[in-house]
Amino acid sequence: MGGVSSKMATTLMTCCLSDRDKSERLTSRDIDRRLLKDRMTFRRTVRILLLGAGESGKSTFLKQMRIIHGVDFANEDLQEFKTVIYNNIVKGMRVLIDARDKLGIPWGDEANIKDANFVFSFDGNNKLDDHTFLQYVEPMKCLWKDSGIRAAFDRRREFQLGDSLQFFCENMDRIGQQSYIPTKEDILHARKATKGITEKTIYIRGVPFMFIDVGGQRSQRQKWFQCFEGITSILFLASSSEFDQVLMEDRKTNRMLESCFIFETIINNKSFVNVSIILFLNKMDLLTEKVKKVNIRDYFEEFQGDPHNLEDVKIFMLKMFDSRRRDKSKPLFHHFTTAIDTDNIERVFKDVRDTILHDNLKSLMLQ
Ligand SMILES: Nc1nc2c(ncn2[C@@H]2O[C@H](COP(=O)(O)OP(=O)(O)O)[C@@H](O)[C@H]2O)c(=O)[nH]1
Ligand SMILES: [Mg+2]
Repeated sequence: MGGVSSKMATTLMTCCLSDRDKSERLTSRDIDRRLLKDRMTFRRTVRILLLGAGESGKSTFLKQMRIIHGVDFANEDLQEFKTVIYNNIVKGMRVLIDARDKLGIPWGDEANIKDANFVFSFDGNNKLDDHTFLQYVEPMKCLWKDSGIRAAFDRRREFQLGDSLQFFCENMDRIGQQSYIPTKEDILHARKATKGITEKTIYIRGVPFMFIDVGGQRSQRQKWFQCFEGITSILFLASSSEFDQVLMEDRKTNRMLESCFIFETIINNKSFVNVSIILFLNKMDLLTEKVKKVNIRDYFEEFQGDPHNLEDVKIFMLKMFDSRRRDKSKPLFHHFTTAIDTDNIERVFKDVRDTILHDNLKSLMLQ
């Protein structure tokens, strides 16, 4: 009996071992299959690099990609955006209070000085939670109505103020509610400077699109080189409304010239001969308003045409960027965009996507 049972045990063991072998073989086949799938996904992935100076709209474009392709913001994202928006408003108002003073603009109503002192005393290092922010709401509403603050706001090109303060102040009744939750439009206006590199993959009709967002300010640009490998396309954003503004980094270089200079280094870089580069002349909404009042010839004396005609100004800007290209054998793809406008970006992106997929398919077939 014992002999039989030991034989059985041996058979069982062999059986077990070979089962394990089989399962190990299966696992390794699974791994191979997985690797192949990953390699295919990697090859299929469309990598889009967003480049441009600080505040040109790169991160806003990426937010639009999430909104348009249904990648919702999680609850903690909403909480973070809320804090960013609170900060944008209080810090923006502080800048205006300071500017009114330095520019020597008289108060519309001196009764607002008390509110101004209160808002100005906000310590930027403190966290703005709901409770703290609500204390500033009424004072800021009064300040935004003051003609002295508004006169300083009208001279904002002379100092550094974010583009979204007006939108937030005009929506202060809603944002100042206890139960406030940021809307998509609020999120698109929220400004937080990007540090380092952020990647986000979004599946669009089954194709993985990886968007790579980088910081645009001078100190951040040495990091751009890390992202140059394996790029399918570069979207270069330039803020068209900044022709009368100077850089935050040195407070003297014209922002438009800086943007052109960066474009020149990217477009003529040998690493990108096979990369489609698409220029977005962004912030068309702000440019449309600006050309009504500001004469571009005061900043670019070579401008010819009607300075208050939007089309003339758009053509001039496009030529300014186009003239920086050394290789003119290919046309320059470009779009005039408003990154905070979802419909506009949806339309523009469809076009961009088709161009990129067409080019990508061609290069995949050549591999
Ligand atoms: N009005 C307006 N504001 C814009 C537009 N694009 C971006 N912004 C705002 O400009 C600021 C800077 O945008 P952001 O995407 O952070 O720039 P980035 O530094 O290039 O990532 C944010 O407050 C945006 O809401 C636009 O087309 N129109
Ligand atoms: Mg950014």
